[in-house]
Amino acid sequence: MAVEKKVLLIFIQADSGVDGAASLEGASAKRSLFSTLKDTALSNIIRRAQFAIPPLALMILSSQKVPGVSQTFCDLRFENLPLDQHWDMAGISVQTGAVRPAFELARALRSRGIKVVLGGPYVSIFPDQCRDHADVLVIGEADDIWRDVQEDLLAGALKPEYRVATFPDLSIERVVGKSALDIKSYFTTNVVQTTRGCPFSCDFCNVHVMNGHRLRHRSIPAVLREVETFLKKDKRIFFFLDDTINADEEYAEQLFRQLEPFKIKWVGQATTALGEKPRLLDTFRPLRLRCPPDRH
Ligand code: B12
Ligand code: SF4
Repeated sequence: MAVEKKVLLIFIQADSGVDGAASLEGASAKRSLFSTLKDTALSNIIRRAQFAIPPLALMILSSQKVPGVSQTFCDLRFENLPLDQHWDMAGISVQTGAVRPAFELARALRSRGIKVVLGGPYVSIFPDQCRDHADVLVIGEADDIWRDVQEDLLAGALKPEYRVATFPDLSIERVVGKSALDIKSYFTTNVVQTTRGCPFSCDFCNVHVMNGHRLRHRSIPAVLREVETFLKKDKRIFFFLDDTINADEEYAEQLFRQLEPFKIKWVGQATTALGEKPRLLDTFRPLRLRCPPDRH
């Protein structure tokens, strides 16, 4: 019987930014009781003060299951790398703010014979800068292509590059699970994306480059099913990770009216145009819209 391949999916904290520092040391590294206690206390503070939510990208990847491959999550904001175990491949999600530690980590893992796959916003926009730092690059939204990478790992035929030819069609239902998550580690694990892409072109922002100018929608019944399923495991607040929850007002109005029976609390990002849309604001109000300070 073929041996199961083990994949570690890693979310790495940015060098600067809201996530704070975490150790890249392996679980096996010798540390004093004081430093262990200090790190645990620090992690707890980071977790609570910064509302750590799980990376949706890695939830999506770990939900793409291929028989013969197991996927494990490691969130370096408050976990150490489990280097006391065997891993065949590690997938790291790279945002621009986390490039330096991501490349350092990739080097350390590759020196142990672990195949490293880099993906995420930075890799999709600047693949040339990443090539030397990985065995495999995944360029673009990996919702479907991640399955190919796992199958190639099983077959011993990994390619140096997987490029997503067209943006994934979000109207196809892809179930996102939380089985790889340590639910209690997070402020909430209810992270949901209803649309991708942005019709605007703010010059400081890469969303319209990364996800395209055309807004792609998930089907409303699929989002409702996800909310219902997520609530079974975690009753806390929902984070809608869309870049502009009001980008398509008609869709948003229909969706949030149908979400009313769930009586959830939620957070989302909207453009200031929302202020001029009293009907949409009214739709949001019963669900207790909270507006976090952000770039919009
Ligand atoms: C929620 C969110 C956060 C949350 C959670 C972080 C997270 N990544 O989950 C918090 C608040 C912590 C956060 C913090 C920051 N964020 Co933020 N965040 C977002 C937001 C709104 C949604 C992220 C998300 O879940 N997207 C949905 C998923 C499905 O898309 P995705 O992450 O791109 O993943 C897909 C592909 O990229 C790829 N992929 C991703 N990772 C991997 C890994 C592998 C191995 C593979 C194969 C593929 C792959 O496949 C995925 C599925 O299609 C995005 C905007 C956006 N549109 O993405 C900004 C965004 C990612 N954040 C951004 C920034 C700048 C930051 C901060 C640096 C802000 C700061 N100054 O502190 C920090 C950095 C945090 C860090 N650790 O690096 C930028 C990144 C820009 C860049 N060039 O990298 C974005 C794009 C917004 C923007 N345009 O400014 N963020
Ligand atoms: S509206 Fe928001 S997501 Fe869209 S381009 Fe501007 S800053 Fe980026």
